[in-house]
Amino acid sequence: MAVNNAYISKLLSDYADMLEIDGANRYKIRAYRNASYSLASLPRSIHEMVEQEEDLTQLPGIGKELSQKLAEIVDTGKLHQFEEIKEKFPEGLLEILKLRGIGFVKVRELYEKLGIKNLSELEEAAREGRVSQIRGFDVKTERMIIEEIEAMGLKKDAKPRIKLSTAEVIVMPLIDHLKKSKGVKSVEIAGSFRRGKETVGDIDILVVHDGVSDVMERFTGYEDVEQVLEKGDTLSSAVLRLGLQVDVRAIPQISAGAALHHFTGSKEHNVAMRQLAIKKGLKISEYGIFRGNDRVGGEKEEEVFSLLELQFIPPELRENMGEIEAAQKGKLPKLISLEDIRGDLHMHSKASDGRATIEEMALAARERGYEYIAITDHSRRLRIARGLTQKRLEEQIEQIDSLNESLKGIRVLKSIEVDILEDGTLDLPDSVLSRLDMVVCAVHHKFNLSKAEQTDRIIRAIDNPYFTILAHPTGRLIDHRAPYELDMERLMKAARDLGCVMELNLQPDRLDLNEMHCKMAKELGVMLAVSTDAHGTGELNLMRLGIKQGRRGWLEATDVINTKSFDDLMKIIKAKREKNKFNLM
Ligand code: DGT
Ligand code: CA
Ligand code: CA
Repeated sequence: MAVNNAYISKLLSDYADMLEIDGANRYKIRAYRNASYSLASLPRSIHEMVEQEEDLTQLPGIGKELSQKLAEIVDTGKLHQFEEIKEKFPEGLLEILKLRGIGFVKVRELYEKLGIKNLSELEEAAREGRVSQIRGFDVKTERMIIEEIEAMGLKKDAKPRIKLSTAEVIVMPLIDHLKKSKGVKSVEIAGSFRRGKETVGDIDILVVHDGVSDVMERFTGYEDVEQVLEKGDTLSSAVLRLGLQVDVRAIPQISAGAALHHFTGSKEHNVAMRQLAIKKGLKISEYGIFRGNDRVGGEKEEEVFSLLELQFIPPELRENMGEIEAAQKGKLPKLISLEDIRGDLHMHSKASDGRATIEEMALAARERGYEYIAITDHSRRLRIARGLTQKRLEEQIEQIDSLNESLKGIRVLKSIEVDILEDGTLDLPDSVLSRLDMVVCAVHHKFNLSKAEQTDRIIRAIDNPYFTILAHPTGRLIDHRAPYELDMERLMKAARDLGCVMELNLQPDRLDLNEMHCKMAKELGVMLAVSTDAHGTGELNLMRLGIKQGRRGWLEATDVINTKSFDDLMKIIKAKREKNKFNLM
């Protein structure tokens, strides 16, 4: 069976977790993580590249050693080092890692001291009070473990949810495959995928064909299908890699628009739309729009909205979160789109943990039509990422100054992703921060402070006049790490009052802020920056899919600073510095 990119990416990231439990060399761990990240968003199939004996080392984050490992995975479906390490540490430890507050060290302690190999053994030990007996664990942690496992148990029967970007990598080749079926007129993805939700439960595909087609055979016979759940002329279901379920429905042309609307959902949106239809003497369903027994529409999706006297509601807003009311009044937001973006304000270069030089990043950004970028390497505290010391940052400042003299058509802003220390000060002195065009600030440690402490810490940092953007404000990693405790409303009000910008970070694992927080920021009048946090030129492309998260948060171009011209952007940054100037030592 073909091994796809998502599978390889997951395997590498699981292996990196295992290495981390084993306390392996941190650079080695990072190499696997980077490779895992870059494969997750790679447009080409690794499987195909290996089969065609292409040079994998040209891919971002893939060196010679890793390219051999990738070939092994493609050939055997496995990585022998991963198999070996599983003899030392059971695979069940990986599920324990998903618990909040349980990191690699603790997982190892639990295994070594109590022999705990998986979640259910951990639950048993916690209930028996054995966990709090070992050093580094207390009764509070023990109780938290039980609560979390209980919460997971409630979700256990649900299908696994898969990240939007991973689902895209799995599903787009299938769409191409289905489009080649006989008699097919259109193939579209509906459901949560079309709404751009950060994770999807399953994929809903709608096919219109002209009566006779082999589309269902092509679907169930597709190389990535692991299990066929159902096969029929109008509906087939199958499970693909990583447990991603796909439903394919054949739809008659005459109801294509109504079906697209219905299966795009959300369910809550559909229910509200149906109620509104009834008030207007209409009935809408996946089959069409009817007045009594008369069909009045259904071939085009726009008809669903126009017949209900609504503005067209973009799929990202269809959550029954006020979009129908807004559409009735003609007051839907004009959602931000990729074309609005004029620059990217968070990215790394080779100076810290990026894979490209500053010039390569700048040229790739210019290629995308951007007017500016900010180079935001890590600061010194983050040693694992080769964080910049004051001296190295000063060298980079000069390097960027001279680069800007020779570069045409793009501006490189001097910046840094500086750590917010535990006491709310920043990891580099004001004397050097003041020489930068802007400063991105982030929490990378001390995640476990109380809500009040964490909020105070960040607000204290924002008070620094040079603080421009708060990066990935909640610190969550989808599937991996819960957000740290934070009073978001208090933080956002402070950010607004102090002129601080909040980031929507588009790394597929982060998508931080989430959609609710984006909406909240907009409502409170906080400015946002939508940034890829790219670690290589290819990742600048995360903007394409990631922008949907902003759209789901009702963001318009006017809410987002990297839609502004260079001059207007600089005004916003300077205004923040002026506003907080009295705080200068
Ligand atoms: P997911 O797959 O969990 O990420 O979320 P969705 O939104 O893709 O949900 P899914 O796949 O169960 O169903 C696709 C769409 O079909 C859903 O968004 C709306 C529609 N739908 C499903 N069940 C119902 C229902 O009971 N009532 C109504 N009105 N619509 C439904
Ligand atoms: Ca779905
Ligand atoms: Ca479905």
